[in-house]
Amino acid sequence: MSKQLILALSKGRILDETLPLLAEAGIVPAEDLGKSRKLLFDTNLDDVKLVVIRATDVPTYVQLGAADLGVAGKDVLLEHGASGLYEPLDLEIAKCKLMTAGIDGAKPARARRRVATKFVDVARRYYAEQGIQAEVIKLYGAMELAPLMNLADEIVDIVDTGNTLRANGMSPRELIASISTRLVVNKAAMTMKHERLKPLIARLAEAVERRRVGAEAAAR
Ligand code: PRT
Ligand code: MG
Repeated sequence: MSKQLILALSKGRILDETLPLLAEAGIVPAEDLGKSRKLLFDTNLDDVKLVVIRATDVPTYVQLGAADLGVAGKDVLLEHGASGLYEPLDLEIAKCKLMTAGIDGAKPARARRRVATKFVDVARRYYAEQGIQAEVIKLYGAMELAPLMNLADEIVDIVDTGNTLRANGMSPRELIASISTRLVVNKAAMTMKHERLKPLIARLAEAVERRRVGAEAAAR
C-alpha cells in the first residue's frame, strides 16, 4: 500500500461546508476546487490528495479502498450500508433531518402506502420497523412532486428548514434520522496506514471540537 492518503470529498453543498473545516484542520487544496474541472487535487500536505466526487459515490470509493478516507452525509451512509467502513468522526456540518412527509392534512389512503424516495433501503427498513405496509418507489429527484401528482402517498426526503415542503403544500410527518456529515475510513487502511491516519483524524476532531466550544461560548 502506498504511503499516500486519498481523501474523497462529496461534491455540492457538503463540499462548501467541508473546505472551511479542512482548512481549520490544516488541510488546504493546492488550487481552487471551484475553478477547476479536475477531480484529483494535491494539497498543502505532501502525502494527502483529494478527490471530489458525487456524494453517493463516496462510500463506494472508501469501502473498496480507492480512497482511504471520505466525507459523506449520514443519509448516504445509511442508504449505502456500513460494510468495510469505519465512521470515526461526526463532522457536525450539513445538518438536516431524514423524514417522511405528505400533503397537508391528507391521510394515507391506501392500505399499502406508496412511498417515493431516493432512499429506498432506508425507507423499506423504516416502514417495516413501523409495521406499515409500503410500496417504495425509487426517484432520483424532486420527491416533493410525487404526492402532488398522485404518484405516491408519502415521501421520504431530507428536510432542513421545511421551506421546500411548505412551498409544495406538504408537511413533515415522522423523523427517521437526524443527519450530519461523517468522516469515514477504509477498514484495511485504518490498520495499514494507522500511523498516518491517526494524526489526520485527530486534527479534524480538534477542529470540530474548537467549533463546538466556539458555538457554546457564543450562545452564552
Ligand atoms: O445533486 P445530487 O443529486 O448529486 O445530490 P444532492 O442534491 O443530494 O446533493 P447536495 O449537494 O444537495 O448534498 C446532499 C447532502 O447534503 C445530503 O446527502 C445531506 O447529507 C446534506 N444536506 C443537508 C442536504 C440538505 N441539508 C438539504 N436541505 N441535502 C439536501 N437538501 C435538500 C432536500 O433534498 C430538499 O430538496 O434541500 C431541500 C430541503 O431543504 P429545506 O430547507 O427546504 O427543508
Ligand atoms: Mg443537488
